[in-house]
Amino acid sequence: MLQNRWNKFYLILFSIFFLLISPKVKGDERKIVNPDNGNEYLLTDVMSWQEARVLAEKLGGYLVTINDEKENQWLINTFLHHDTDFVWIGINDYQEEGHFIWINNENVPYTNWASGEPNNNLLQGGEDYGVINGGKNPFNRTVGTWSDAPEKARLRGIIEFTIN
Ligand SMILES: [Ca+2]
Ligand SMILES: [Ca+2]
Repeated sequence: MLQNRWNKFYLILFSIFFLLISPKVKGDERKIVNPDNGNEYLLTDVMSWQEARVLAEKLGGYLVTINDEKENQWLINTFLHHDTDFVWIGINDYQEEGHFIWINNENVPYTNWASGEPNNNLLQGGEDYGVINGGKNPFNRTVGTWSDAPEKARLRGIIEFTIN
């Protein structure tokens, strides 16, 4: 009888413990499914593009590859809020200046660069890392267009997980 009570006590204690830690160990709950392609997406905290790339790999995904206008629009609707300036995406030319590729090596003909971008702005020390422009970007780029941004920038990023 006493044994039983202790078992219950520990069961409750462990339940509370796991309830408390579960949101931290499971990033899964923040993933959002894109119904158009079935893939899952996650918005990271603020960090460098390379840090976001490493995090994406660790989680089994990659910094988002934007395959077409429909996916671009879905990302705008889902991740770009009224106070967003820029968010990291997977396009980059850090390995070879001027040669932009997607980080997962997907070969994608679609692009949506903002007018005058990418410009590798040398005043910023060069720019090799892709962003999608939100409504609060200081250059008045059209929301959803892309720009290249410098290594020193610290932004949220979008991670994509291929499902199937
Ligand atoms: Ca994609
Ligand atoms: Ca560049």
